[in-house]
Amino acid sequence: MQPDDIRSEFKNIISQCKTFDDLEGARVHLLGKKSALLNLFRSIQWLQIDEKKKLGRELNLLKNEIEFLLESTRSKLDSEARDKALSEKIDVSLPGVKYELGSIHPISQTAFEILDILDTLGFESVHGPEIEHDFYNFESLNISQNHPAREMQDTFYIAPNIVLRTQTSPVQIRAMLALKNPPFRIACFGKVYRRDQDITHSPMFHQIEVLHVNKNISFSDLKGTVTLIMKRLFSNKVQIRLRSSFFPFTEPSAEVDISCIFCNQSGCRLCGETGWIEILGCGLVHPKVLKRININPETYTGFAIGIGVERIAMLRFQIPDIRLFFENDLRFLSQF
Ligand code: FA5
Ligand code: MG
Repeated sequence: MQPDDIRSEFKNIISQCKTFDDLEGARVHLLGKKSALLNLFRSIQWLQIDEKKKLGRELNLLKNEIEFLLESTRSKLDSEARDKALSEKIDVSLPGVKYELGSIHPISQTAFEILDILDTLGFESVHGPEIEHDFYNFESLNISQNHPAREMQDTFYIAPNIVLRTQTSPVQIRAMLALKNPPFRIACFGKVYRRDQDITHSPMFHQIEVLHVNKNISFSDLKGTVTLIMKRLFSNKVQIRLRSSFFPFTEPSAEVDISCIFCNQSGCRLCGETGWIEILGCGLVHPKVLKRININPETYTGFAIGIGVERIAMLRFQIPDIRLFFENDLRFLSQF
C-alpha cells in the first residue's frame, strides 16, 4: 500500500464509525502495529537520504491527519452520547427527589436536655467504657462479692471479671481517680446493660450519672438538685416523691418517683397500678467508697444520682412501651 491508498481509504473508514468500539477498531487498523502506515514507516530505513526525508514528511503528515480525524470523531460521538443521555433523563414533569431529613432520637433529646440543665449547674460531662472491669462496676462501689446484682441473671459477663456495665456509677470512680482532688462536679450519659425485659425495662438502656463531691455537701443539696432538674424537665405540675432505699455505695439512699402522667395517678399498667413511676436512684456517697480511693470522708462529702433516661423520655413524650425506642420504626421515630 502506498500513502495515497491510505489517504483515500482512512476518511471512509472513520466516517463509518458509529460507536466508540468502531472507532477503536479503526484506530488499531490505521495506526496499530500491523497497520499499512507503520509498515511504510518501517520501510523508510531502506531508502536514500533524500527519499527518506520526503517519505518521512509525507507519512507524518498522514499520521497527523488520521489522528486529527479520529479525535474529532471521538468528540462528536461524545457529545452525541451526552445529548442522548440528557434528552432521556430530563423529564420536567416528573416529581423531584425528596430528601428525608433525620431527627435526633428521643432518648438523645432527653439526655441532652438533662445534660444542659446540669451544665447550667456547673456539672461537667464525662464518659466511661461500656465494657467495664468488675472492680469499677461492683467492687469499688462497695457491692460485695455475694451481692445479687453480680449474678449471671442480672449481669452480662464478657469474661470472669469483665462485664457490660450495669450502671453508670463506675464512672464516678473513674472520674474521681482521674481528677484526683475534690471538688468534683461531673455528669455522665451512657448505655448500660442488664438482663431485664418488659414494658418499662430494656436489656440495654441509658443512665445519666451525677456526682458532686465537696466540703459540706448534705442531703438537702441532693434533694434541691433533683427537684430542680425535675421541675425544669416537667414543669411544676408533676409531683416528685423521695422514697427511702438502699444502694451499697450511698448512705442514706433514696429512689425518686414521679407521679404517673398516663393515668393521673389513678393506676395503670405502666405505673403498676401505683400511680408512681420510679425514675432515679440517689444518695450521699458512702464513706467507704471515698476512703477506698483515698478521699477523706471526714473532710469531703458528696451526693450521687443515677437517672433512668428512658423513663424520663416515656413520661415526657407519653410513650407507653420502652421497646418502641429501640425498634427503629420510622413511623415512631419521625414523630420527634
Ligand atoms: C442504679 O443503677 C444506681 N446506680 C443509681 C444510683 C446512682 C444510686 C447514684 C445512687 C447513687 P437502679 O438499678 O435503681 O439504680 O437504676 C436507676 C434507674 O435506671 C431506675 O430508677 C430506672 O429509671 C432505670 N432503670 C433500671 N433498670 C432499667 C431497665 N432495665 N430499663 C430501663 N430503665 C431502667
Ligand atoms: Mg431501682
